[in-house]
Amino acid sequence: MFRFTSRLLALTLGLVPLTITGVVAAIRITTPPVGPPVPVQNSPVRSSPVQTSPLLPVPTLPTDPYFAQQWNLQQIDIQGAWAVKSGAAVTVAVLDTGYVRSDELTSPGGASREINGYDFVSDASRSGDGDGRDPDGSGVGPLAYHGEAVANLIAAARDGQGVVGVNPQARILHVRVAGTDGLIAPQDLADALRWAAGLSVPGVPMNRTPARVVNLSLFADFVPLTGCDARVNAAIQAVTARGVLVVAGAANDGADASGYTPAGCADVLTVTAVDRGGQRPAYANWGRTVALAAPGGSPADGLPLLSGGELLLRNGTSFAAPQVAGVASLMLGVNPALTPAALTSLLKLSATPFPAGRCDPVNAAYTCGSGILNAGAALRLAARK
Ligand SMILES: [Ca+2]
Ligand SMILES: [Ca+2]
Repeated sequence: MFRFTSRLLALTLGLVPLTITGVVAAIRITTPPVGPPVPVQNSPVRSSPVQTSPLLPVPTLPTDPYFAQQWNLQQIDIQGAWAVKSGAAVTVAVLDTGYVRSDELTSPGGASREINGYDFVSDASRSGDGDGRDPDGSGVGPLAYHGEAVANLIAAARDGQGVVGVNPQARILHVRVAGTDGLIAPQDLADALRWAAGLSVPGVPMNRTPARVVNLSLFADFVPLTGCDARVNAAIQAVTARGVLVVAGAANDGADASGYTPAGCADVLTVTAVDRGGQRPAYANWGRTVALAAPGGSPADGLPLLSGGELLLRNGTSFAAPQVAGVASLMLGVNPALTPAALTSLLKLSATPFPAGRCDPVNAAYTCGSGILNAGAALRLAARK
């Protein structure tokens, strides 16, 4: 478990460790052998022959081969969302392990929807690229899959190949904040937050493609727990005041998220995970600072993710948060005037209630916010607003 080893190492180096929030234990499933392209079906399959609404068209189902395995998209009613808005060219910043070129985001000969933003890892001993901050935000080392998987969850193309993202037309701004050890220095995170939103950071050129939504699939598990880091908190306040929504995973310790950065920070839309049945897996953090839940999978039943052209089954709040970020970007496509507070309010209001009224079947004190992300209902509210 790299997190524990790394945490001790990071503490001796004087860093407050922030770690990426994917659960390390992973199931890798076999990828189908690469062969000639599969011919696209001439007549796309209809989701239902019955007209579900007289006002909205019945959206066709994607032909991307892994779509049928993406159970999380059904759980959040992505078809209902796509009936309102099938995609929106809204920029979502992924502050994570950095840029990895994804076929889902950059088609051969087509325009790329991902931006190699900036490398904010200031410690050359942990950066893996031989220096500190620099303009190449490429991911380095075996953990680089993390940022790529998050980007694909948000924005993978609806192109008859691989998987489909929540917003298949979103633009991804990759900002590297994690070292090769998966740890993040709070000052690097604070500066990256400001930069992603288009605010100035000393020594770094201005970001010419500012984001409307920032995804943080990372957390600091302090020992002892000390809540929200002051530097990160100040950056979140500045970014929110500029109209940028910050979405964060609640972390994977099965603990109260209020003791964590950024999950315990004010103005963050904190997302915990539920399994396919809508229940809290043991790893998922909980409590009053959690706004809502989204599918995050369980160790026995992971979430399908695409990285390096391979389908992976993983679980963790890392993978719950990007679905909320993706839905928020679709909402901004429908209504660009929505503020971070309005987005948060609509996402909570539209959430699906937990089965039997609570996410934790054993302990009612382990709360998971307003409910489970409902993309369809959220988009319908955003369109009416
Ligand atoms: Ca560097
Ligand atoms: Ca695809």
